[in-house]
Amino acid sequence: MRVPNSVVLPVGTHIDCCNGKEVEEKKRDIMTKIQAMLEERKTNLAHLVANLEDSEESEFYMDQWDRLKEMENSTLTILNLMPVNCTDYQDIKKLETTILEHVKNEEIFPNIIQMLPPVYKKVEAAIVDIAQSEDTPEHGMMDLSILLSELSRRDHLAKLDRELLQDILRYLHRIGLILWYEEIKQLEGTVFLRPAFLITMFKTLIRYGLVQQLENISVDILVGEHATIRDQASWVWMFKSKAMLCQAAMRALLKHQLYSESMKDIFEEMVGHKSQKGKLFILLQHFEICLEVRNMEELNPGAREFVPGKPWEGLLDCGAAHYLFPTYLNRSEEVSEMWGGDHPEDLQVRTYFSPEIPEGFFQRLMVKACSFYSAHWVAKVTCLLICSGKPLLIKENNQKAYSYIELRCRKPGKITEFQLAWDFIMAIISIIQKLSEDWPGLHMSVKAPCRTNGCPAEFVWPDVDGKSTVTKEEIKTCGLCGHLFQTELLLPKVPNEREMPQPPARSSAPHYYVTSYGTTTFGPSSINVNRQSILDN
Ligand SMILES: Nc1nc2c(ncn2[C@@H]2O[C@H](COP(=O)(O)OP(=O)(O)OP(=O)(O)O)[C@@H](O)[C@H]2O)c(=O)[nH]1
Ligand SMILES: [Zn+2]
Ligand SMILES: [Zn+2]
Repeated sequence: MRVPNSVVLPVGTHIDCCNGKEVEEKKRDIMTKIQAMLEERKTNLAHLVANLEDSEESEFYMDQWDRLKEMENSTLTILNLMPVNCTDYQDIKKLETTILEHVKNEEIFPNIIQMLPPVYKKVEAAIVDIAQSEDTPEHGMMDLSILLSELSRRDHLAKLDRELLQDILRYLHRIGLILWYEEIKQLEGTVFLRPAFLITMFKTLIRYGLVQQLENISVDILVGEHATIRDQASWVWMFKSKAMLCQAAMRALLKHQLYSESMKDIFEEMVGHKSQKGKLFILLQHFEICLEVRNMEELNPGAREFVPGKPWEGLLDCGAAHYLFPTYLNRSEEVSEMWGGDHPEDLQVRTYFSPEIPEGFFQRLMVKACSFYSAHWVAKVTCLLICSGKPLLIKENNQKAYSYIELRCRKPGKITEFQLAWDFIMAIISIIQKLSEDWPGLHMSVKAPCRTNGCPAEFVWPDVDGKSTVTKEEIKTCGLCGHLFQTELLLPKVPNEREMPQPPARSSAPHYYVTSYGTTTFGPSSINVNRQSILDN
């Protein structure tokens, strides 16, 4: 829906494995599901627009509003599903004919009748010629300037200039003949004349049995990469449990794959090294096939204050980047095992989203969060972080009209630990809040569920957008079940030492810990959490 006026032709394979009735049933089922999905997208988009229009400062959001409106207006045509048996050559031919018929249909593709200047056809033919030529290397990557000089040597193309070539390349990229990612800075000078090559490259990482591939990396490659068998074992472990590979593992794995597929010569160019990313890495990230988890080398905001004489967890063992492969996040046992199950006593906060948690939101949250806290375990909808030995669980629940991300910490045993727990929670909430700004119109609110088992009430946090009115109440009373709770169990507040153990004395002068939400800022390499302590009374 983000691509204006796109046309989708669903294709169902393996019909030879079903009988005719089943094919009809499946086809109907798929088309109904697609229709329902489209309806859902439409209503969600309408919600986002409404959220923006209802917001107090809606005039600030004109750009975002325009973008949403554009998405609302862009049509998406879903053609009737085409069932095929790929093992039957006739069916493949039939598919080809169907696609051609659709493409030529002016009702579906109104722009098709635009005439292309003849030079487009000439360049296209010349590029096909170059791509098929024996002198062009297997991978088909070519510098834009070399391509230009190649082309301008040909008859009728002597006057071709860079600007025109770029226009033509844009067109050829759109029809899929070549690939040219001009929007990616590091790749704007490279034309991929053989698109299939990139698919082959991606397939070295997105494939069955990647664990085996990791295990099969030869000792020669390990030596060449300054790695040990023990490193290899930890790569395998990390990949199995967290779907992550560190830079060194990626290099060794790709070396293993590319060498065995006789693409040795392009290894450095595609993979690169620490200081300069290779083309493949750039593409993997561009398409979000993997997400970079950066562990701070110099700064570790999760580290505890240094106290002379006490042991201090210093910097992380591995300073280099890690790459998370969301498609491989299929195990959740490790996270549950590390966490040890929810307790009714846990500190629990939820950030609710309306109309829904956007696609890819949770993955990006995980990547950001894991970049700040070096000890982490991740699964598809959960993520466990550890800071100063204390775990925090992040859990996604994306259910219609019940979409939230839940944060859980164990109830601090000592008064002094409340500050750490709330700091930790606030840091994650700040990341969530920052991320949500990328989705115009997304509505978010923070609430703490009532701690009484079965009570549906929730304590709404004060406006998270700064100008925070922090509660001065020491005791919160649930409006539904009537139970009383110490405020620090529901909101970021740090109790006074004298108050504990419960019940807290109302008369003592409590020492509040106020988190100034608005000034918690996150950058790629710095974290700056401002705190203030005020003395009440
Ligand atoms: N019987 C039958 N087998 C099919 C059909 N289409 C694909 N296959 C087989 O299914 C398997 C997977 O096919 P692929 O084309 O590799 O599927 P893919 O989704 O591209 O998977 P990747 O190659 O991993 O990306 C192969 O063994 C194919 O031969 C079909 O219509 N009928
Ligand atoms: Zn260990
Ligand atoms: Zn209650």
